[in-house]
Amino acid sequence: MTLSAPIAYSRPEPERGDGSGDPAHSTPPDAPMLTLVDEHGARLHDPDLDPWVADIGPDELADLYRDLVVVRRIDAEATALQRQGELALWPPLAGQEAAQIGSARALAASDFAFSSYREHAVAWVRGVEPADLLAVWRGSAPSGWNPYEHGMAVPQIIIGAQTLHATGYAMGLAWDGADAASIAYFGDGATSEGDVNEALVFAASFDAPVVFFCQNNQWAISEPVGLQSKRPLARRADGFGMPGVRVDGNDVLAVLAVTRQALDRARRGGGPTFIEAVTYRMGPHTTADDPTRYRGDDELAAWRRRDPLARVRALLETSGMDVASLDRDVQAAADRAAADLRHAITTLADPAPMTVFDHVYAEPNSHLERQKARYARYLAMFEDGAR
Ligand SMILES: Cc1ncc(C[n+]2csc(CCOP(=O)(O)OP(=O)(O)O)c2C)c(N)n1
Repeated sequence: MTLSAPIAYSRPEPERGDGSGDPAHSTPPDAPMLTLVDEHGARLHDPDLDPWVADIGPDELADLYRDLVVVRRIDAEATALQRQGELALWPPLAGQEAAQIGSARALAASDFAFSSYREHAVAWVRGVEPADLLAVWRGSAPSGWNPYEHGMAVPQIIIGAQTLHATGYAMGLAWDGADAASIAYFGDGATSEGDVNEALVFAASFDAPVVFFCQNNQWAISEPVGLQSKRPLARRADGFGMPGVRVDGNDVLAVLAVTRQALDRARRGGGPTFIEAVTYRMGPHTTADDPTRYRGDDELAAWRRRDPLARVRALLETSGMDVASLDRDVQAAADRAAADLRHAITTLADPAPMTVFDHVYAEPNSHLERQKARYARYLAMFEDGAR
């Protein structure tokens, strides 16, 4: 066989969802985005969604606002700790607070969350200590917390794998006849993974009580969503045989409503739902990333105008709440959480090196024992201060 001209591969230009910040790109007209609070803080009404948040008055909204502000502060503190050499790495969540707080607040204690590495606000709502979250990123702990204490698995780094875990767990719930559901958090990039597609097929086939919560933050590291999805992600759900919901992920109220609705459907045997929460990652992918290399300032500025915190604050103002006093309270709570976190992390004892072998397998095995012995001999070389 002879080869003639080399094949020219070219990267297609993204058509939409290219993260440009232009709503026309990320929200095509054929895919309405459910919204209850617009970017100016105006309360929009939706007869289908309103009943799901009928219990949310000004006090409850203020409570949601408190969570949004506190988790943003914790995230900023974690970024600062990484920059100061106290953490090896940190994946910031800034911009995605409403998607995470709104969806996690919809969960019952008996539900179970399976997340990726960016769901710090979900962990916060599930009662995980922020220091337990950060200890892993410092290298001080092999894992974060006891999943059964919080109804939340520890973060998954393998993109999309947690969707399979959530589906399997949900199938188990159904077989047990439990009145509970699971939720899988993943990003827009994860939707291109085989694992996610397999999870969607299984969940639909078995009517598993699972909610697929995709945070479309417009970027998979440096890859814009439009490059791997020519159509809105929520529309994929139809092909799998489940409802697909596209919600404004920067609107905490709308996210709460759609997630409550989807969880209720799941718990009542109605099967899975795919939610696409349209949001934006304001910071870098991780502290090892430099987003200025692949996206422009205008894009970030456009999304800053849709800040999830600002719109709740604006709505609270129009509801007659004394927002200045609320802000003082909330800022004090946020500063306290950040100071506690800094103290806990910077005083964390280093783990004994040999504990790295603990919890790898439930039972000892010869291969691990050999590695352990070798490592013990290596460490012994340093005992008398030798190098
Ligand atoms: C199976 C697998 N492939 C590749 C990676 C490397 N990787 C880490 S994060 C990431 C992008 C994920 O993007 P997305 O799913 O949109 O989530 P986001 O980080 O934006 O929250 C990739 C490819 C990985 N961790 N796992």
